[in-house]
Amino acid sequence: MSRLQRVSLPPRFVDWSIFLLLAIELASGLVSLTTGQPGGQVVFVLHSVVGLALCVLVFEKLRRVRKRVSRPDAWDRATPVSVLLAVVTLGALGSGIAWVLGGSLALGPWGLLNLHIGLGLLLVLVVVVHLYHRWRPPQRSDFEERRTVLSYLLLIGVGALIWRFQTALNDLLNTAGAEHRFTGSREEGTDAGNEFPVTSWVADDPDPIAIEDWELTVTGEVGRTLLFDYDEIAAEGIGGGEVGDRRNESEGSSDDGRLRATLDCTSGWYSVHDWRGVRVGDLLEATGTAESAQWISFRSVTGYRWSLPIEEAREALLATHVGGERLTHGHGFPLRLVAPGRRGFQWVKWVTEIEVRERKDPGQWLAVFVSGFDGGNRQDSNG
Ligand SMILES: Nc1nc2c(c(=O)[nH]1)N[C@H]1C(S)=C(S)[C@@H](COP(=O)(O)O)O[C@H]1N2
Ligand SMILES: [Mo]
Repeated sequence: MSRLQRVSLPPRFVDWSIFLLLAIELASGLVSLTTGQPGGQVVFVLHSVVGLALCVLVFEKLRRVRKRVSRPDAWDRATPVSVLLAVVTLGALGSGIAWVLGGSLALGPWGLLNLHIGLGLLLVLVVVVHLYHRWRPPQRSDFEERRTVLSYLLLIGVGALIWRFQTALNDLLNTAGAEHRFTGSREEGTDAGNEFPVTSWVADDPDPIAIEDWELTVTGEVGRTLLFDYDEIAAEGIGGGEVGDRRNESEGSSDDGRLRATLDCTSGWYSVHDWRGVRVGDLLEATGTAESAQWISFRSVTGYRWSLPIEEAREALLATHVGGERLTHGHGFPLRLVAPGRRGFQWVKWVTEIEVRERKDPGQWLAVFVSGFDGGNRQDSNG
Protein backbone atom coordinates (compact mmCIF):
# COMPACT_ATOMS: atom_id res chain seq x y z
CA MET A 1 0.00 0.00 0.00
CA SER A 2 1.49 3.33 -1.02
CA ARG A 3 1.68 6.13 1.48
CA LEU A 4 -0.82 8.24 -0.43
CA GLN A 5 -3.36 5.48 -0.44
CA ARG A 6 -3.02 5.02 3.26
CA VAL A 7 -3.93 8.64 4.02
CA SER A 8 -6.71 8.85 1.45
CA LEU A 9 -10.16 9.45 2.88
CA PRO A 10 -13.38 7.54 2.09
CA PRO A 11 -14.95 9.04 -1.07
CA ARG A 12 -18.29 9.89 0.52
CA PHE A 13 -16.50 11.47 3.43
CA VAL A 14 -14.64 13.71 1.02
CA ASP A 15 -17.75 14.55 -0.98
CA TRP A 16 -19.95 15.43 1.97
CA SER A 17 -17.13 17.31 3.66
CA ILE A 18 -16.69 19.40 0.53
CA PHE A 19 -20.40 20.11 0.68
CA LEU A 20 -20.20 21.08 4.35
CA LEU A 21 -17.21 23.37 3.83
CA LEU A 22 -18.86 24.96 0.79
CA ALA A 23 -21.91 25.73 2.93
CA ILE A 24 -19.64 27.38 5.51
CA GLU A 25 -17.96 29.37 2.73
CA LEU A 26 -21.28 30.54 1.35
CA ALA A 27 -22.55 31.60 4.78
CA SER A 28 -19.33 33.29 5.92
CA GLY A 29 -18.89 34.91 2.50
CA LEU A 30 -22.37 36.42 2.60
CA VAL A 31 -22.04 37.56 6.21
CA SER A 32 -18.65 39.12 5.46
CA LEU A 33 -20.27 41.44 2.92
CA THR A 34 -22.20 43.17 5.68
CA THR A 35 -19.34 43.15 8.18
CA GLY A 36 -17.38 46.36 8.67
CA GLN A 37 -16.44 46.41 12.36
CA PRO A 38 -13.03 45.05 13.41
CA GLY A 39 -14.86 42.74 15.84
CA GLY A 40 -16.22 40.90 12.82
CA GLN A 41 -12.75 39.95 11.61
CA VAL A 42 -13.34 36.36 12.70
CA VAL A 43 -15.78 35.93 9.80
CA PHE A 44 -13.06 36.79 7.27
CA VAL A 45 -10.49 34.56 8.95
CA LEU A 46 -12.96 31.67 8.99
CA HIS A 47 -13.68 32.22 5.30
CA SER A 48 -9.94 32.08 4.49
CA VAL A 49 -9.08 29.07 6.63
CA VAL A 50 -12.05 26.98 5.50
CA GLY A 51 -11.36 27.97 1.89
CA LEU A 52 -7.81 26.64 2.19
CA ALA A 53 -9.03 23.43 3.85
CA LEU A 54 -11.43 23.09 0.95
CA CYS A 55 -8.48 23.20 -1.45
CA VAL A 56 -7.08 20.08 0.20
CA LEU A 57 -10.37 18.19 -0.17
CA VAL A 58 -10.92 19.35 -3.74
CA PHE A 59 -7.42 18.20 -4.61
CA GLU A 60 -8.22 14.81 -3.10
CA LYS A 61 -11.50 14.58 -4.99
CA LEU A 62 -9.96 15.55 -8.34
CA ARG A 63 -7.26 12.95 -7.82
CA ARG A 64 -9.99 10.35 -7.40
CA VAL A 65 -12.17 11.24 -10.39
CA ARG A 66 -9.38 12.24 -12.78
CA LYS A 67 -9.25 8.86 -14.49
CA ARG A 68 -12.97 8.63 -15.00
CA VAL A 69 -13.20 12.07 -16.57
CA SER A 70 -10.21 11.60 -18.87
CA ARG A 71 -11.81 8.54 -20.50
CA PRO A 72 -14.52 9.74 -22.90
CA ASP A 73 -16.21 6.33 -22.93
CA ALA A 74 -16.76 6.65 -19.19
CA TRP A 75 -18.74 9.89 -19.58
CA ASP A 76 -22.43 9.96 -18.86
CA ARG A 77 -25.08 12.67 -19.02
CA ALA A 78 -24.00 14.21 -15.76
CA THR A 79 -20.26 14.32 -16.44
CA PRO A 80 -20.35 17.76 -18.11
CA VAL A 81 -21.94 19.14 -14.94
CA SER A 82 -19.18 17.54 -12.89
CA VAL A 83 -16.55 19.14 -15.11
CA LEU A 84 -18.29 22.51 -14.87
CA LEU A 85 -18.41 22.07 -11.11
CA ALA A 86 -14.67 21.43 -11.02
CA VAL A 87 -13.98 24.50 -13.16
CA VAL A 88 -16.20 26.83 -11.14
CA THR A 89 -14.84 25.49 -7.85
CA LEU A 90 -11.24 25.97 -8.93
CA GLY A 91 -12.17 29.42 -10.26
CA ALA A 92 -13.77 30.44 -6.98
CA LEU A 93 -10.88 29.13 -4.89
CA GLY A 94 -8.27 30.51 -7.28
CA SER A 95 -9.81 33.99 -7.51
CA GLY A 96 -10.05 34.17 -3.72
CA ILE A 97 -6.43 33.19 -3.29
CA ALA A 98 -5.30 35.52 -6.10
CA TRP A 99 -7.15 38.40 -4.42
CA VAL A 100 -5.45 37.82 -1.09
CA LEU A 101 -2.06 37.64 -2.78
CA GLY A 102 -2.61 41.03 -4.39
CA GLY A 103 -3.91 40.05 -7.80
CA SER A 104 -6.31 42.22 -9.73
CA LEU A 105 -8.41 42.05 -12.84
CA ALA A 106 -10.42 44.62 -14.79
CA LEU A 107 -13.78 43.33 -15.98
CA GLY A 108 -15.50 46.58 -16.90
CA PRO A 109 -17.00 47.94 -13.69
CA TRP A 110 -16.08 44.73 -11.86
CA GLY A 111 -12.84 43.45 -10.41
CA LEU A 112 -11.28 40.25 -9.17
CA LEU A 113 -13.23 40.24 -5.92
CA ASN A 114 -16.51 40.62 -7.82
CA LEU A 115 -15.47 37.63 -9.94
CA HIS A 116 -14.81 35.66 -6.75
CA ILE A 117 -18.25 36.51 -5.38
CA GLY A 118 -19.91 35.76 -8.71
CA LEU A 119 -18.23 32.36 -9.03
CA GLY A 120 -19.15 31.59 -5.42
CA LEU A 121 -22.79 32.22 -6.13
CA LEU A 122 -22.69 30.32 -9.42
CA LEU A 123 -21.19 27.43 -7.49
CA VAL A 124 -24.34 27.12 -5.39
CA LEU A 125 -26.35 26.56 -8.54
CA VAL A 126 -23.95 24.02 -10.06
CA VAL A 127 -23.71 22.10 -6.77
CA VAL A 128 -27.49 21.75 -6.69
CA VAL A 129 -27.55 20.30 -10.23
CA HIS A 130 -24.61 18.05 -9.44
CA LEU A 131 -26.28 16.70 -6.31
CA TYR A 132 -29.42 16.02 -8.31
CA HIS A 133 -27.42 13.74 -10.63
CA ARG A 134 -24.97 12.22 -8.20
CA TRP A 135 -26.77 11.96 -4.90
CA ARG A 136 -25.09 9.43 -2.61
CA PRO A 137 -26.51 9.51 0.90
CA PRO A 138 -23.82 9.81 3.55
CA GLN A 139 -23.23 6.59 5.44
CA ARG A 140 -22.22 5.94 9.00
CA SER A 141 -19.18 3.93 8.02
CA ASP A 142 -17.76 6.91 6.14
CA PHE A 143 -17.88 9.03 9.25
CA GLU A 144 -16.37 6.71 11.82
CA GLU A 145 -16.05 9.03 14.80
CA ARG A 146 -12.38 9.07 15.66
CA ARG A 147 -11.23 9.28 12.07
CA THR A 148 -13.74 12.01 11.24
CA VAL A 149 -12.69 14.20 14.13
CA LEU A 150 -9.01 13.67 13.34
CA SER A 151 -9.53 14.38 9.64
CA TYR A 152 -11.33 17.64 10.34
CA LEU A 153 -8.74 18.73 12.87
CA LEU A 154 -6.05 17.98 10.31
CA LEU A 155 -7.89 19.78 7.51
CA ILE A 156 -8.58 22.90 9.53
CA GLY A 157 -5.05 22.74 10.92
CA VAL A 158 -3.58 22.69 7.43
CA GLY A 159 -5.90 25.53 6.37
CA ALA A 160 -4.93 27.60 9.39
CA LEU A 161 -1.25 26.92 8.87
CA ILE A 162 -1.31 28.01 5.22
CA TRP A 163 -3.34 31.09 6.18
CA ARG A 164 -0.87 31.98 8.92
CA PHE A 165 2.01 31.51 6.53
CA GLN A 166 0.32 33.63 3.88
CA THR A 167 -0.44 36.56 6.24
CA ALA A 168 3.12 36.46 7.53
CA LEU A 169 4.44 36.41 3.98
CA ASN A 170 2.24 39.34 2.99
CA ASP A 171 3.41 41.31 6.01
CA LEU A 172 7.00 40.53 5.16
CA LEU A 173 6.84 41.39 1.49
CA ASN A 174 4.27 44.14 1.91
CA THR A 175 3.79 43.55 -1.78
CA ALA A 176 2.25 46.39 -3.73
CA GLY A 177 -1.45 45.76 -3.82
CA ALA A 178 -1.37 42.94 -1.31
CA GLU A 179 -1.98 45.20 1.68
CA HIS A 180 -5.46 44.63 2.98
CA ARG A 181 -7.81 45.90 5.58
CA PHE A 182 -9.28 43.07 7.69
CA THR A 183 -12.21 43.03 5.26
CA GLY A 184 -9.88 42.19 2.39
CA SER A 185 -10.27 45.66 0.86
CA ARG A 186 -7.32 47.66 -0.47
CA GLU A 187 -6.74 51.37 -0.01
CA GLU A 188 -7.66 53.82 -2.78
CA GLY A 189 -7.79 57.60 -2.81
CA THR A 190 -7.57 58.25 0.93
CA ASP A 191 -7.66 61.99 1.73
CA ALA A 192 -7.82 62.85 -1.95
CA GLY A 193 -11.03 64.88 -1.82
CA ASN A 194 -13.44 63.58 -4.45
CA GLU A 195 -10.71 61.60 -6.18
CA PHE A 196 -11.66 58.12 -5.03
CA PRO A 197 -13.65 55.44 -6.88
CA VAL A 198 -17.30 56.05 -7.68
CA THR A 199 -19.33 52.89 -7.21
CA SER A 200 -22.93 52.14 -7.69
CA TRP A 201 -23.98 48.80 -6.41
CA VAL A 202 -26.15 47.62 -9.24
CA ALA A 203 -27.88 50.04 -11.57
CA ASP A 204 -28.27 53.33 -9.73
CA ASP A 205 -27.33 56.20 -11.99
CA PRO A 206 -29.53 59.25 -11.48
CA ASP A 207 -29.18 62.51 -13.36
CA PRO A 208 -27.24 65.21 -11.51
CA ILE A 209 -29.45 66.90 -8.94
CA ALA A 210 -30.31 70.57 -9.38
CA ILE A 211 -29.98 72.08 -5.96
CA GLU A 212 -33.05 74.30 -6.20
CA ASP A 213 -35.20 71.20 -6.88
CA TRP A 214 -33.79 69.23 -4.00
CA GLU A 215 -34.97 69.03 -0.41
CA LEU A 216 -34.51 66.76 2.55
CA THR A 217 -37.66 65.50 4.25
CA VAL A 218 -37.66 64.04 7.74
CA THR A 219 -40.85 62.03 8.32
CA GLY A 220 -42.32 59.08 10.19
CA GLU A 221 -42.20 58.77 13.96
CA VAL A 222 -41.22 62.39 14.46
CA GLY A 223 -42.63 65.24 16.51
CA ARG A 224 -43.12 67.21 13.31
CA THR A 225 -42.25 66.52 9.70
CA LEU A 226 -39.60 68.96 8.53
CA LEU A 227 -38.20 70.01 5.18
CA PHE A 228 -34.69 71.33 4.72
CA ASP A 229 -33.18 72.93 1.67
CA TYR A 230 -29.52 72.73 0.77
CA ASP A 231 -28.53 76.01 2.40
CA GLU A 232 -30.04 74.94 5.69
CA ILE A 233 -28.21 71.62 5.59
CA ALA A 234 -24.92 73.09 4.43
CA ALA A 235 -25.10 75.83 7.08
CA GLU A 236 -23.38 73.88 9.83
CA GLY A 237 -24.78 73.49 13.29
CA ILE A 238 -28.42 72.46 12.92
CA GLY A 239 -29.74 71.70 16.38
CA GLY A 240 -27.09 73.77 18.09
CA GLY A 241 -24.00 71.64 17.49
CA GLU A 242 -20.86 73.74 17.96
CA VAL A 243 -18.75 74.24 14.89
CA GLY A 244 -15.10 73.47 15.35
CA ASP A 245 -12.23 73.53 12.94
CA ARG A 246 -10.17 70.71 14.32
CA ARG A 247 -9.71 67.57 12.33
CA ASN A 248 -11.16 64.60 14.17
CA GLU A 249 -8.37 62.44 15.40
CA SER A 250 -10.41 59.30 15.75
CA GLU A 251 -13.24 57.75 13.82
CA GLY A 252 -16.76 57.56 15.06
CA SER A 253 -17.65 60.93 16.57
CA SER A 254 -19.71 63.40 14.57
CA ASP A 255 -20.19 65.99 17.34
CA ASP A 256 -19.48 69.01 15.19
CA GLY A 257 -20.66 67.75 11.83
CA ARG A 258 -17.21 66.44 11.04
CA LEU A 259 -16.23 62.83 10.93
CA ARG A 260 -13.21 60.88 9.79
CA ALA A 261 -14.50 57.58 8.47
CA THR A 262 -13.64 54.69 6.19
CA LEU A 263 -15.76 53.90 3.16
CA ASP A 264 -15.22 50.18 2.51
CA CYS A 265 -16.85 48.81 -0.63
CA THR A 266 -17.59 45.10 -0.99
CA SER A 267 -15.98 45.17 -4.42
CA GLY A 268 -12.64 45.38 -2.62
CA TRP A 269 -11.41 48.93 -1.98
CA TYR A 270 -11.54 51.32 0.94
CA SER A 271 -10.92 55.02 1.32
CA VAL A 272 -10.53 57.14 4.44
CA HIS A 273 -11.76 60.74 4.46
CA ASP A 274 -12.73 63.71 6.57
CA TRP A 275 -16.43 64.13 5.93
CA ARG A 276 -18.42 67.24 6.77
CA GLY A 277 -22.14 67.79 6.94
CA VAL A 278 -24.89 67.48 9.48
CA ARG A 279 -25.02 65.02 12.32
CA VAL A 280 -28.17 62.91 12.02
CA GLY A 281 -28.73 63.29 15.77
CA ASP A 282 -28.98 67.07 15.30
CA LEU A 283 -31.63 66.69 12.62
CA LEU A 284 -33.59 64.37 14.89
CA GLU A 285 -33.35 66.87 17.73
CA ALA A 286 -34.82 69.48 15.43
CA THR A 287 -37.80 67.31 14.49
CA GLY A 288 -38.18 65.46 17.77
CA THR A 289 -38.79 61.72 17.75
CA ALA A 290 -41.66 59.64 19.09
CA GLU A 291 -40.98 57.18 21.87
CA SER A 292 -41.62 54.37 19.38
CA ALA A 293 -38.77 55.50 17.12
CA GLN A 294 -36.26 52.65 16.71
CA TRP A 295 -34.87 52.72 13.18
CA ILE A 296 -33.83 55.49 10.83
CA SER A 297 -34.15 54.82 7.11
CA PHE A 298 -32.20 56.91 4.59
CA ARG A 299 -33.74 57.08 1.16
CA SER A 300 -32.10 58.16 -2.09
CA VAL A 301 -33.80 60.02 -4.94
CA THR A 302 -33.44 56.71 -6.80
CA GLY A 303 -35.39 54.69 -4.24
CA TYR A 304 -32.22 53.05 -2.90
CA ARG A 305 -32.43 52.99 0.88
CA TRP A 306 -30.85 51.65 4.06
CA SER A 307 -31.66 51.93 7.75
CA LEU A 308 -29.71 52.06 10.99
CA PRO A 309 -30.77 51.55 14.62
CA ILE A 310 -31.59 54.99 16.03
CA GLU A 311 -28.69 55.18 18.49
CA GLU A 312 -26.20 54.39 15.75
CA ALA A 313 -27.96 56.70 13.30
CA ARG A 314 -27.62 59.67 15.68
CA GLU A 315 -23.84 59.39 15.44
CA ALA A 316 -23.87 59.04 11.66
CA LEU A 317 -23.37 61.97 9.35
CA LEU A 318 -25.21 63.27 6.31
CA ALA A 319 -22.28 64.67 4.39
CA THR A 320 -22.20 67.58 1.98
CA HIS A 321 -18.40 67.70 1.78
CA VAL A 322 -15.46 65.34 1.61
CA GLY A 323 -11.94 66.49 2.41
CA GLY A 324 -13.09 70.12 2.29
CA GLU A 325 -14.57 69.76 -1.22
CA ARG A 326 -18.23 69.78 -2.05
CA LEU A 327 -19.34 66.24 -2.95
CA THR A 328 -19.40 65.56 -6.67
CA HIS A 329 -22.49 64.11 -8.28
CA GLY A 330 -20.90 60.64 -8.43
CA HIS A 331 -20.26 60.67 -4.70
CA GLY A 332 -23.85 61.59 -3.88
CA PHE A 333 -24.22 65.38 -4.16
CA PRO A 334 -26.00 67.03 -2.48
CA LEU A 335 -26.14 64.67 0.49
CA ARG A 336 -24.84 61.21 1.32
CA LEU A 337 -24.87 59.03 4.38
CA VAL A 338 -21.59 58.44 6.20
CA ALA A 339 -22.08 55.42 8.48
CA PRO A 340 -18.83 54.52 10.25
CA GLY A 341 -18.29 50.78 10.67
CA ARG A 342 -20.83 49.97 7.96
CA ARG A 343 -19.94 48.64 4.53
CA GLY A 344 -20.05 51.03 1.58
CA PHE A 345 -23.33 49.80 0.14
CA GLN A 346 -25.07 51.11 3.25
CA TRP A 347 -23.74 54.66 2.72
CA VAL A 348 -26.75 55.86 0.73
CA LYS A 349 -25.98 58.53 -1.88
CA TRP A 350 -28.29 61.33 -3.11
CA VAL A 351 -30.31 61.21 0.12
CA THR A 352 -33.63 63.04 -0.04
CA GLU A 353 -35.66 61.49 2.76
CA ILE A 354 -35.16 60.30 6.29
CA GLU A 355 -37.89 58.13 7.66
CA VAL A 356 -38.04 57.54 11.41
CA ARG A 357 -39.48 54.07 11.93
CA GLU A 358 -40.77 51.79 14.64
CA ARG A 359 -39.47 48.66 12.95
CA LYS A 360 -36.65 47.42 10.82
CA ASP A 361 -37.11 47.75 7.09
CA PRO A 362 -36.69 44.33 5.41
CA GLY A 363 -37.72 45.86 2.07
CA GLN A 364 -34.39 47.68 1.90
CA TRP A 365 -32.71 44.44 0.81
CA LEU A 366 -34.87 44.40 -2.28
CA ALA A 367 -34.50 48.15 -2.80
CA VAL A 368 -30.71 48.05 -3.03
CA PHE A 369 -30.87 45.35 -5.70
CA VAL A 370 -33.65 46.68 -7.90
CA SER A 371 -33.07 50.41 -7.49
CA GLY A 372 -32.17 51.98 -10.81
CA PHE A 373 -33.51 49.19 -13.02
CA ASP A 374 -36.75 51.02 -13.69
CA GLY A 375 -34.75 54.00 -14.94
CA GLY A 376 -37.04 56.01 -12.67
CA ASN A 377 -34.75 58.90 -12.06
CA ARG A 378 -33.26 59.33 -15.48
CA GLN A 379 -34.60 62.25 -17.37
CA ASP A 380 -32.74 61.66 -20.63
CA SER A 381 -35.85 62.08 -22.75
CA ASN A 382 -36.72 65.54 -21.54
CA GLY A 383 -33.25 66.63 -20.46
N1 LIG B 1 -28.30 55.66 -3.96
C1 LIG B 1 -27.22 54.86 -3.97
N2 LIG B 1 -26.34 54.95 -2.95
C2 LIG B 1 -25.24 54.15 -2.94
C3 LIG B 1 -25.01 53.22 -3.98
C4 LIG B 1 -25.96 53.16 -5.02
O1 LIG B 1 -25.84 52.36 -5.97
N3 LIG B 1 -27.05 53.98 -4.98
N4 LIG B 1 -23.88 52.44 -3.96
C5 LIG B 1 -23.32 52.16 -2.64
C6 LIG B 1 -22.04 51.49 -2.70
S1 LIG B 1 -22.05 49.86 -3.17
C7 LIG B 1 -20.90 52.07 -2.27
S2 LIG B 1 -19.45 51.20 -2.11
C8 LIG B 1 -20.85 53.51 -1.98
C9 LIG B 1 -19.81 54.09 -2.90
O2 LIG B 1 -19.70 55.46 -2.71
P1 LIG B 1 -18.87 56.32 -3.72
O3 LIG B 1 -19.45 56.12 -5.09
O4 LIG B 1 -18.96 57.71 -3.25
O5 LIG B 1 -17.46 55.80 -3.68
O6 LIG B 1 -22.09 54.14 -2.17
C10 LIG B 1 -23.21 53.41 -1.78
N5 LIG B 1 -24.37 54.25 -1.91
MO1 LIG C 1 -19.92 49.04 -2.81
